[in-house]
Amino acid sequence: MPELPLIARARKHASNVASLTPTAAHTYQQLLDRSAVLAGALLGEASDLNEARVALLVAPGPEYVAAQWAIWRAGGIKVPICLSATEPEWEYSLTDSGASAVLADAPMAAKIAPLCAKLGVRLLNIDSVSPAPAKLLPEISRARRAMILYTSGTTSKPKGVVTTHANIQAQIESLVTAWEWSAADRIPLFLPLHHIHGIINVTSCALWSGATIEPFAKFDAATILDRVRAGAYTLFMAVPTIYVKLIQSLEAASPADRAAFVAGFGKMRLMVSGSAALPASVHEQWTALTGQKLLERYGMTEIGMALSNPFHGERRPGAVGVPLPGVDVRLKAESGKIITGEDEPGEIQVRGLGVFRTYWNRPEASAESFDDGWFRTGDMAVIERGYYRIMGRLSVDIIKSGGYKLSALEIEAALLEHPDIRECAVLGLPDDTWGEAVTAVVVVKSGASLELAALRGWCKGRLSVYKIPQRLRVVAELPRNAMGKVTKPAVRALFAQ
Ligand code: MCA
Ligand code: AMP
Repeated sequence: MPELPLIARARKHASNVASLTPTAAHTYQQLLDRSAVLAGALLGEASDLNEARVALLVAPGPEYVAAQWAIWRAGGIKVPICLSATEPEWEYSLTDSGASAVLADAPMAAKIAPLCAKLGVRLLNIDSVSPAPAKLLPEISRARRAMILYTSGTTSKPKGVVTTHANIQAQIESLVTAWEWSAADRIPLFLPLHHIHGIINVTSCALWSGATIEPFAKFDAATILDRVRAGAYTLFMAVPTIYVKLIQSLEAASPADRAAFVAGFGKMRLMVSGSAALPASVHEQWTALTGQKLLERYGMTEIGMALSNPFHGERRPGAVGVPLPGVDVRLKAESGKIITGEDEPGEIQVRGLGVFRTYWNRPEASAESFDDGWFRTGDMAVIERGYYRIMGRLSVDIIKSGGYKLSALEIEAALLEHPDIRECAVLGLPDDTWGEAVTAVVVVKSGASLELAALRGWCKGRLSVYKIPQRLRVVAELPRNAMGKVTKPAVRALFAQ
């Protein structure tokens, strides 16, 4: 059996620069060599990890790529976890996935060591792995499971989305074809590497194509704009919140600086927005400022990317275009009818080689999420003049903030542990910068009071920063229906007054 295609492709681009940082350029060959060493260290005496789950906790950079390849080349399933998550969140991902090892860089290894000790999980600090003679690595079939990504939804705890090597390859090939990736591309990477926007759309598509990635620890407008001004990039991919932040920076810049930034953006062959709705006003403002027409696309952890405005052709503000190569999309009305015409709303359902098959250890949730072989996204859309337009989500319990998908139920469960909170409802309210702002409506226990700053302080260490409520409203009672159930639309209506 030949090597995994993504490794074989990396060999073809051996002398290209895969990763460029201010201090070092790493070629594909160097990353392949390093991944072989790390794979050997992971394997130890074993000849194949046989789908053991290996959590990955490495900052964006060449070592992340080498470690990711190492897990795959050793036959493991990669479970990337959030660098800034809290310890309870890490513990959940490790125990739910049944991880047998954590692969971490030195700073993260120091942070997660106590948890690994508590759970009896092996911790491998990649910074302490020195070059060693290459071991014989196992042959890996594309049908093997490759990755588990945790995604929030309508359950309190995140579910693990399992994809095979074949699923990942299909997701990559679709985008490489549609957006015409090539070895000449250079792209900044500032998105987190525990979600597919950063993992597939940026990193994996670049590595498949022999292109160059410039990794950053996180998004910082000033740092990125400096590189844009230097004409460093041909491609740019970001969530709407980042475009909003860039617009603020461009507007605040001196005329000379702004002209230099705009010239840098003008040199790029493509700029993409996704992960959350890009307001038409932001799309238009970006074009007015830079002359670039953003390409908006739509995707989901379970399916990869599904819909995209065209690379060649009209990029319409407020719309997400048409199905990507290799992806089948249909709209299903509430009545059960498959919609074939325009202007009729329905749920987006997706089929294709890129679509995951199952949630980790959740047969019921997995079965419920498919309808006759089609994945039910829970997003509503309509076709208008040939393009899909997203109308919203079926569930009020899903929040999208800064591009992160959050479960209102998970946040509610955390808030209910607060000693002064008797009841609560969490929802996302429209926000110009974040898309939606996490908002908590709470009923406090008798005699107690609660301020936003105090609540936010209490949440630190329990919830990741982007899950912590940005707004708080204390009410005497939550609105309920005749059955005594809290109704989120009525809670939302409190804010319309
Ligand atoms: C952070 N802050 C927030 C939020 N996040 N405030 C309100 N809402 C939020 N969501 C606050 C912090 O509390 C902090 O406040 C201050 O902002 C700075 O925090 P920091 O973390 O440094 O924020 P940032 O660096 O400005 O982060 C913004 C960001 C980041 C760059 C947009 O959220 C990000 O990288 N988002 C991308 C997520 C992503 O990749 N999603 C794709 C999922 P204070 O200063 O008071 O402490 S994949 C997906 O969705 C599908 C598949 C798809 O289609 O792509
Ligand atoms: P995630 O589970 O983090 O992969 O988030 C997927 C969800 O992000 C989708 O189900 C949509 O609700 C939302 N999403 C992604 N892209 C877009 C977009 N261009 N417009 C509106 N919503 C989007």
